[in-house]
Amino acid sequence: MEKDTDSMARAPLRLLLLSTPVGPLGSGLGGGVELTLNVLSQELARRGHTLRLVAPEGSTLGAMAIEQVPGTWQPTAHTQGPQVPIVLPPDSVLAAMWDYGRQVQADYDLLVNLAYDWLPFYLTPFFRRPIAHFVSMGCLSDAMAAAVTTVGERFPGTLGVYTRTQAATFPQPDQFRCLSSAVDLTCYEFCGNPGPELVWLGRISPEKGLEDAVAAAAQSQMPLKILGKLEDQAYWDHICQRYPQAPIEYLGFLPTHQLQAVVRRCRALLMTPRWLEAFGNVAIEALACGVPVIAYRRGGPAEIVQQGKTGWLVEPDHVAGLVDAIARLDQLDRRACRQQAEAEYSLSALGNRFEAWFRDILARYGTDK
Ligand code: HBI
Repeated sequence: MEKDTDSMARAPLRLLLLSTPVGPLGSGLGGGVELTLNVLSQELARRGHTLRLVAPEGSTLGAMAIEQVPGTWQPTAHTQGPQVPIVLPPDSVLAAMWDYGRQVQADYDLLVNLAYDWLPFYLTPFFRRPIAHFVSMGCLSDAMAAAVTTVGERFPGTLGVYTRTQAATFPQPDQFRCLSSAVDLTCYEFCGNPGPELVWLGRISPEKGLEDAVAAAAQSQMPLKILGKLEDQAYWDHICQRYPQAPIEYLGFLPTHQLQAVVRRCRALLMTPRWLEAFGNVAIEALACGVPVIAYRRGGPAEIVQQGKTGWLVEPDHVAGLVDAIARLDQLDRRACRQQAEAEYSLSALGNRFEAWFRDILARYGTDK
């Protein structure tokens, strides 16, 4: 349990959380940030803090009170070259969200930014209330590198990320506080006696490297279940043509309850990212079910898997490494996987990390900056 702090420090906080502008919450367009907002707002509300969410109109997030802001969605921060200039569409929902934040800031102790966009970072010094910036991806452009680093210099302690690897992609990695992630463990049921199958979870898109998992399943003759949104049909067709004999079965995109019912009965999760996953929520979903993780030693999963205990980390982009790890699954302890999820990735562990971060920011910048 969290160490006890003095009664003053435990006063409930009044928090304004400003979401990603790339689409309404609940649309899936916000990717990992939607998951983080969902678990974080649940846990902070459960702890008695006052929360208000600001998000593009059409947003839903459980029973949360949401200020629905109209306007044109922000184009997604693409991985096109680092020189990509800042764009703000006319009638920008991002600009409108932050104008709302400016108007109501006096009613809150702290603003929390979850947009991976230039504007909130640029506006930070113009606000009277402190802003906690949760950065949800690695560094994608020079403009974001500059905007984020400037905030890190002028307001030390106000930058948060999921993982160290993610922070390392920015010019000043030490400016960031690592907050990791979490899942609602009550939604995941432990299974101690799995079937023979392996499982792969994720968007079916080239950066997720599904073809390596299929190749490993074919070489080790282990059946592989595949779940997730089929985003790139040509990519999927190419894999099926290249590995016609592979023992694979595609089960579609399933909601959490049905997803965990499949995952929990599998022997291991394969994670084969080609790109630097900022975190890799599917890894903690598997651990929550007692399912060990075999992952390329790259990005967030490399900070989650406990080598030889809750999974195996292998040389990135080497199918042979996956096959070798599959052969050593019996050395792993499924109970230890669930225990790691309970120790590090529960809602209360996440709540402790974020609440400590917020209180440190308020101790340093107060509510009247
Ligand atoms: N792009 N411009 C922009 N802003 C965001 O907040 C954003 C994004 N692309 C993806 C994204 N957020 C989230 O899906 C990831 O941060 C998880």
